[in-house]
Amino acid sequence: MPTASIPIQQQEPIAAVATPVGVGALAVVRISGREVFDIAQRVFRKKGNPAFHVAQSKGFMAHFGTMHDNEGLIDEVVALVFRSPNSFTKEDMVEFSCHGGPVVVKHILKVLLDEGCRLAEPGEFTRRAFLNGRIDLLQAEAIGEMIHARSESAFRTAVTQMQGTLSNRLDAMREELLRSCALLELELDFSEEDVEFQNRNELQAELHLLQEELARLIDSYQHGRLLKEGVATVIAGKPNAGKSTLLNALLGEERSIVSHQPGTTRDYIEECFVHEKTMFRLTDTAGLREGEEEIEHEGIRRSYKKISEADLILYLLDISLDNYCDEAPQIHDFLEQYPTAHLIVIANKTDLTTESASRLQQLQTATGGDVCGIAAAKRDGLDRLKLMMSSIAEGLNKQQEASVLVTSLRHYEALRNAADALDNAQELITSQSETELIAFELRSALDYVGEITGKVVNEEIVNLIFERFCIGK
Ligand SMILES: Nc1nc2c(ncn2[C@@H]2O[C@H](COP(=O)(O)OP(=O)(O)OP(=O)(O)O)[C@@H](O)[C@H]2O)c(=O)[nH]1
Ligand SMILES: [Mg+2]
Repeated sequence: MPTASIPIQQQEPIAAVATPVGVGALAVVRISGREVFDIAQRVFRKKGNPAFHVAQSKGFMAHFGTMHDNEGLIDEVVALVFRSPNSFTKEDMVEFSCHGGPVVVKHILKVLLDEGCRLAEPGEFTRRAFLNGRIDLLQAEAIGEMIHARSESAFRTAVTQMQGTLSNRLDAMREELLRSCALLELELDFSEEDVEFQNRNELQAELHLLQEELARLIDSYQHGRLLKEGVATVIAGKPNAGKSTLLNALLGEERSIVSHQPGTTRDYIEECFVHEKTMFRLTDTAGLREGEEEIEHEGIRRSYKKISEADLILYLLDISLDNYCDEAPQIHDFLEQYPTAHLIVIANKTDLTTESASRLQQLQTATGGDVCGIAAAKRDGLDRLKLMMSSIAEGLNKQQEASVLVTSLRHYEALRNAADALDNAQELITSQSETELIAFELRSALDYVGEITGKVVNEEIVNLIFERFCIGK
């Protein structure tokens, strides 16, 4: 990969608007690639300095001036010059800050395209940063995650990842594997002479340390996933319990249809809800009963699927009904069937009964756990519920206190594959198998780890990652 001392191979010039669509105080249009200074020169005039040439500007310099097309002035802008390799893409770059109206931005982009730039593809600036060795694949993904982060904690994790903490760990791991691999492969070159460059006991001890490190990273995914995707929280219960009302109350918007007719919600509805620093992925589901017809039946099947995948089940029941305790067996059933999920029993519609206090007591005895009384329609009792949800989320997070977190399924799977390869290698060493076979497993482990940071480039993965970006990033 090129380093700062080797000149960057600059690619064709690209242009894109880097700020969101719409009206804003400012917008930024940026260009990157070969000849962008000449392109900028043809459309930009520095105020008070007609002799100014963009190509002669120092890097990191901002110049105030005007931008023009054939018909005249477009806007007053600030042109920020970055000289290769000291830019985001490592290529020559210019960023024009202009006024934030959509028409101005369109004009500026058009004149840059007319002068020889091509419209950038989604993520193309970041892709160039990766190809030019400015960031690795993991950091590129972290940039994407930072942009899409919906909670403070997810954002913080992405920032840490962008700074390369996980990359450094993986690189160190790769280096150790590479050394062992090289020694084993050397043995293969001397196979006639039956020499052992890599002491097998030492190798096993080294691999063991790597296996431990891999296991730690793999374990951290549980926590990383919670941070990134939110705590999977499913609102479940009988029809008409008020599940959709609760979803709406938590979100503070009328997202799900509420009606007095049982069986209103058919397909599940998913929305993110951020409370304090934690993100919950809330799912409203179809009420659980013997399905009356085909569509409802399918809805209920989906409810159960969602429940089985939940980190947290909010089991809702209507405490104003006379048979409010009848659902205790169902709750016990859930606890038994989904032992890894947390469950909060919520007694809704406390406003409809004068006996809510004694009924809550009864229910607590019948279910054997804490019951949270609310009146979702009146938004009553929600603070306590949110507190209970937060404390469960905190508990989930504490289970996995790790300084470096794996947050992506892609990384998780690659790490699992690497761990499997090392397990195989250990077994082969123990059974005194041929060096070739051991080396093969170490090589695969190396490749899997390398895939994460992009040291081993898999075009398909690279495309998948950058497709998720927006244009201009
Ligand atoms: N009085 C009172 N009514 C409520 C409360 N919560 C919900 N309701 C009413 O109960 C009825 C059912 O509410 P929904 O939120 O649609 O119930 P659901 O559990 O989503 O029902 P399904 O989608 O059919 O499974 C509606 O008429 C709501 O207005 C509450 O706290 N108090
Ligand atoms: Mg509903």
